[in-house]
Amino acid sequence: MKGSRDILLVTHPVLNRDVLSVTLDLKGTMPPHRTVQQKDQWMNKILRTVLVASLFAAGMIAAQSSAPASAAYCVGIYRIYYNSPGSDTGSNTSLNGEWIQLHNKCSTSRSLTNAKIKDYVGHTYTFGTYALGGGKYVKVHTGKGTNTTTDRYQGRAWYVWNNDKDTAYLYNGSGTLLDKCSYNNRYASSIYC
Ligand SMILES: [Ca+2]
Repeated sequence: MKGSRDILLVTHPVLNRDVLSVTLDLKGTMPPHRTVQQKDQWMNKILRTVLVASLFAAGMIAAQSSAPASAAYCVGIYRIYYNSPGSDTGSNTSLNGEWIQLHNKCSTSRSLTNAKIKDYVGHTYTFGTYALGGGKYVKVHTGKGTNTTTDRYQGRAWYVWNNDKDTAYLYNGSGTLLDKCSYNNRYASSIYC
């Protein structure tokens, strides 16, 4: 076991002379051990510390942060315009004044084919074949219309986003929750998520 670790240390691409010298320094500070097991445990601890430190240095282990899980995904919910301008007459124009906007925060395109947008009670919109370009936005309107790169249409005959409070969920085509956005403000018309 010890031998294989030594080979790993010498041949691992992210380890460099600094790390090896740290290892040697740490070996030099090894306290006296009463048993072989204690010595082995101590060395294991040192080797783990050095390996983890070197992987961090090489960027191979991302630092944990308190950011929400959604930050891990490129495409997220950017804004919901949940109270269409003017009276809610149910006209197609009014329905399309209600929308949810997604943003691809990454620089390269992301597939949204079969991706789903759901509200709190489960009303579901499913994308067809679609990809959102790097840095781009797309609005998904509630009413009927002809899909373009920047505007998609749920084709509904009535509103889907409540005027007071609701939660939007975005799932990718594999069913992974990419983002969610809740609001609870009947005095506003939209929310930036
Ligand atoms: Ca309205």
